[in-house]
Amino acid sequence: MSTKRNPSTPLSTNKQLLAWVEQTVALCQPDRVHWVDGSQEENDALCAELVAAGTYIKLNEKLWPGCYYAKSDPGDVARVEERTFICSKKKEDAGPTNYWADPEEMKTKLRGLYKGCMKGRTMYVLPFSMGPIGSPISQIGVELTDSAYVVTNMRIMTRMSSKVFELIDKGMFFVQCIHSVGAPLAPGQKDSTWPCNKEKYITHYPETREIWSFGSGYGGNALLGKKCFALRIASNMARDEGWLAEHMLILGVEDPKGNKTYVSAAFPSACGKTNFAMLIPPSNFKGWKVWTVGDDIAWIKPGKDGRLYAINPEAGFFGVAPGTSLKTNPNAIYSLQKNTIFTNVALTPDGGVWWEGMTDEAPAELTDWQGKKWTPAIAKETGAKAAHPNARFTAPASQCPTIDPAWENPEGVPISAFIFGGRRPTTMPLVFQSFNWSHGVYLGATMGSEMTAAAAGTIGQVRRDPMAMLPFCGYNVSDYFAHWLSMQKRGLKLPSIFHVNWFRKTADGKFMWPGYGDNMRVLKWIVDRVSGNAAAVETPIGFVPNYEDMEWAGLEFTKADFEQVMAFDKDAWANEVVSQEEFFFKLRDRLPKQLLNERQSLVNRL
Ligand code: SAT
Ligand code: MN
Repeated sequence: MSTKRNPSTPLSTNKQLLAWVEQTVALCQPDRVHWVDGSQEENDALCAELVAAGTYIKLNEKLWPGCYYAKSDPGDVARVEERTFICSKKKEDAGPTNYWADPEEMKTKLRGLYKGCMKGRTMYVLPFSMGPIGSPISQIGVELTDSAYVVTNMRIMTRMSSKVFELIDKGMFFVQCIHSVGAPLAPGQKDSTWPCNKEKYITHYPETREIWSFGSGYGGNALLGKKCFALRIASNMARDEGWLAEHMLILGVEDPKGNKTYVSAAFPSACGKTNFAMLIPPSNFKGWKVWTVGDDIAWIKPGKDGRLYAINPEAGFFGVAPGTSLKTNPNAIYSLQKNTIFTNVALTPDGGVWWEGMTDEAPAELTDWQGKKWTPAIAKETGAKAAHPNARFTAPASQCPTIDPAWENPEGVPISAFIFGGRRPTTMPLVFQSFNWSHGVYLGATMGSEMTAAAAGTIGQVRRDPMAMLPFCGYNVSDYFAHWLSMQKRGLKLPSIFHVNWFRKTADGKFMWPGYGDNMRVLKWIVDRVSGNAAAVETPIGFVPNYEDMEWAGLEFTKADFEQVMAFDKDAWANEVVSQEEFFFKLRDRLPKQLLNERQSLVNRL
């Protein structure tokens, strides 16, 4: 390679960028500044430093080439929604579902916390693109962070490259992101392997498109390109510019004739989005194939032909490890076998990793995510989990065997259907189709789901999670619904909208639907509906398939089983509309009338 560059030498000449870096240095007082170029050489050096500091353990190179392992502070294991703020000038613009703070007050508070917060550390100036560099749908940002863990993760999750500095030098707008773990070091003080602060703030400034984060090193709190930028800030950009920034996977279904239909689906965090995005059809589906474009976020823009085109703004998967196995998601397993960072899983004695559900039988002995000895006997006695339920893998999307050949197409892929779904043990049938766009927006707006471990909160409770955007919509969610509704006024060829539920349970708590690869049966009906090749029956809640309209080859699922998973329970729906009304009441100030009308029409049909 070339001669070693001095990392403190700026890689940009943009005055605004240089001034902002200088100001942040003056405030946070890091010992050093490192301009990140995104090269392999740089990454290797950062990983070696992280290993020396004890943050990373290098996994067995033969078994897990290029892989690293980190365990976090036990108090820093997931997004912290009650510490996440939308700091719009007006409170009403953040809306009733977001935590709001006045931007000037929040910045004053954070300046206090940021003062000297990077002492003893390096501040990285990290350039990244969300979406292929140069795509008309992509956006760029710079994250100033004092965490090398963040730099190495962002290198997988985004296009982190000095080419982004070139775009900034040409005058392209970039989102300013500041991140600190909030753990300054006194001279000679030994660093913790996962520095963080008890006090956490994840703050967004929609009007100025800035993100300031303090105190956490984990996931969406710290990898600011993901939820903070690609959803909370981007949803503001999308509203202003007439496109959609959504918490959706994108996949392509190829039929035996080679026709490809792309769909985009919204499920809350940790509801199987990654599995669905990488689905392998059952063996009886000869010639059918599912291609992966993205597993978490979609940026969707109207194309010249009036259809909606989507890109995946990310370059990697930040997937939940527990439950991921060769049985449940072989494509995820193949994606994470090399060049992957594992956080909060368990370590095997031979320098590998393990998590609950990876294999049927647990290894005889492990080091758990908190560094303690773990054996199946200990687990039986104490209930201790080897991996944290929100343990994650950070893996390059390019390593996914089903990655779509068009996944980096700067124009995006055309979307034919939107799918909404959550974890609903009752009420919601396996699948139904909306009557039209505004009914579909209503289905998305009233989506509900049981809480999972992806966020701090009460696990198991059903909460309304409109379009799976509850913690991610960066402005008033009622205005967001209005924005979705407004798409139909612009003469666009809009996708059909469906609702699915893989998680319905019997009275004795068993899942009614096998899920995983068999979700292909639902996907096929959806794709066939879109192309006009499948029948449906009209019901009060929407169009549903007959038993005969779905492909059952290779699965023992009787008509009675189907009727059970599709059953319409009048009392449950009565509760559903009442609970929707409660939710709508919270949003009453700006809620579009059209959604109230949709609810009223549903009540009338019921
Ligand atoms: O930590 S993240 O917000 O990136 C993961 C998730 O909740 O989906
Ligand atoms: Mn997500």
